[in-house]
Amino acid sequence: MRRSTAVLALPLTALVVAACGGGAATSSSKPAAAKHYSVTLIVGTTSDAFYQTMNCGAEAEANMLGMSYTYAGPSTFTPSQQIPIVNSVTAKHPDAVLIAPTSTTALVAPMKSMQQAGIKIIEVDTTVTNGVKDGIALSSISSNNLLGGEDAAKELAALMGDKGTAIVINVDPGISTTDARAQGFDQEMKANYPGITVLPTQYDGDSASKAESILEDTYAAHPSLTGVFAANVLTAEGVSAGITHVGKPGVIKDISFDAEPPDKTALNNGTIQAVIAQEPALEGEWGVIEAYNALTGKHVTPTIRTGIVSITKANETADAKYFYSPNCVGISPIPVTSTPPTPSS
Ligand code: T6T
Repeated sequence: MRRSTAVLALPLTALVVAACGGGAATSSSKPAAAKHYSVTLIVGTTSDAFYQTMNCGAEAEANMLGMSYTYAGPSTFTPSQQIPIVNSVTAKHPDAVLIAPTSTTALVAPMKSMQQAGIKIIEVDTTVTNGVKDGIALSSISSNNLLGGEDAAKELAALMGDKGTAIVINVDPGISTTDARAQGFDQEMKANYPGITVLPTQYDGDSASKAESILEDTYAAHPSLTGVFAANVLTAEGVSAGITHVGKPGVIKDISFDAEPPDKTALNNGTIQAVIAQEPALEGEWGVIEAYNALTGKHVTPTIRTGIVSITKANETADAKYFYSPNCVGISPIPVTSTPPTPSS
């Protein structure tokens, strides 16, 4: 099932800004060089295929727009590791920053300092609380994570025959995206599936090995467990390994968020029944476009919602293009004149 908001690339050729030259003539009759903007992407972690794919999209778009591009991020999805990187980037003062904050609260102060230093901020994937509303960020670009959680609940309930015991295994509380996924899942389960008992959410700190242990311990304590929602890339890796370890592929139904390349194998061997793919490359591309719009005095779209696609073994081939591409294969920039997918579209 595809919940897509197509990017309408207008027929105009993409606006390509010369890296140098062009622009109005100056008194010396030497044409002024077009301003050469710089943009940095700070991801939540450099260790997973989602952000690696986002980097591919952002870099491709920046190159097309003639912007200097740099990429940064912590090796683990933690504010304690990300905040020093944010402060270091602020000191380098790029013209714009795309950032996926690892906490809705802990990154507020460092991002406020960055904004007050005059750096244009675009939130990609995650947000801080009221980031755009409070003027810290100019735009927020992400999937509709609440909808993604609802979709996961519907698909898992169908696989479970609307009965049994399920659990959400998540990253940490206080992450805007994964919190929204769990909220959507819980709301949908409570509203429409009274025959399914949802155990309290457990958290793995974005560790696949911890997610595997949680799955195994939960199954040992609840042999009636027949459904799991794994809320992100590394959680999904661990849950899949745990289901294999307890010998219950296809018995414990597994819906996982994100679609990294190894998930193709997991779908085929039945340790995962469906993955909900986001469009990280597109998020990176739109982040650069909105940064460019802010730097060149054009309209900035405050909220952009890229699509989500549910992939099963049955449609895996048809939807192969939605698996993430951390090596950037198949990723190319979108025209800067494309129409952004907004929540109403
Ligand atoms: O699921 C993605 C991302 O959307 C989320 O904000 C954090 O986890 C991931 O990066 C996957 O690891």
